Amino acid sequence: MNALDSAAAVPALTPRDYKSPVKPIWCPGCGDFGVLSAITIAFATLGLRPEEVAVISGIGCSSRIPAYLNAYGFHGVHGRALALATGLKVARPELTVLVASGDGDGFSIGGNHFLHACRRNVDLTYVVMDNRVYGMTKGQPSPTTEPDWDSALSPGGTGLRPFNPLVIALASGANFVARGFSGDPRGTADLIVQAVRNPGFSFVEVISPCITFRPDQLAWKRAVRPAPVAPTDDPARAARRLMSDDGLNTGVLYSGTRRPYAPPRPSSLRPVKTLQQEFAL
Ligand SMILES: Cc1ncc(C[n+]2csc(CCOP(=O)(O)OP(=O)(O)O)c2C)c(N)n1
Ligand code: SF4
Repeated sequence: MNALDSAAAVPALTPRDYKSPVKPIWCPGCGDFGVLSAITIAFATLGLRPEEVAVISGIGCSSRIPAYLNAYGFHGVHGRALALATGLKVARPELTVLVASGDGDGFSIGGNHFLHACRRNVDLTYVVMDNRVYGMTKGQPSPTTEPDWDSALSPGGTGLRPFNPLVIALASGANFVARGFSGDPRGTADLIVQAVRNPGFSFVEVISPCITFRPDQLAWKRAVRPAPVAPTDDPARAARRLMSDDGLNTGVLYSGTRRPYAPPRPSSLRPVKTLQQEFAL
């Protein structure tokens, strides 16, 4: 039985209830539509009310997602979504905080925050829509772009070894690591449900084609397949598996038991005015 079936008894809201009235401006056929659906299915499955959820993003096509959801949201600055989300979760631990990013946003300018969010293990769910390109800024190679991807902006390919986000998440201390595919919204929703339920920092890479700058990624639909291995709680074993992975195996790879970082809340909060006076120059 998967997480979607086991939660079927909490049907208070439907996925449609988590969609905002804002119409996505993504290119028709963009993989991110599937991720939006997956997130709404996951929230409905978890039985969370919109006011119990905050979705935080950076900048990029993928980072537009908070605007399309009926929940608290913050469209932040490029690469800083995890820093913002960490502060929010520590200050308001009762909220379920989901962070949404792209591979450029999350692994290039936001790479440092990614390492330390894994290490800190605050209870966040980090969904990265990985299309192996900078979509919003017209198709530059990103940290996950294949070295031989030949394009107008990278003639002959970059020749650079791509970043392996799942291995890096494991090595840095993430407590849950999974990969989904945007063409399978229900399967991806199931991963997000498990990620939210797993305490600590959960990382879900969702491979999500950019049909405008990477039409070659349409081939992913026939190439993705469920990982032939069961999840493990041994990070070294999971990392070894990933080192020979072609990036198209989906499912939960690692589910750990590290205790999340959750500092005690102060017994009283001082008014902002008092703080302003203390910090006044
Ligand atoms: C500090 C800063 N640097 C650069 C940019 C320009 N910029 C906006 S979106 C983006 C790339 C986004 O790519 P990715 O995160 O892969 O998301 P996608 O658009 O592919 O979903 C860049 C470089 C910016 N907005 N702010
Ligand atoms: S440019 Fe690519 S990532 Fe951006 S909306 Fe279009 S298809 Fe999606």
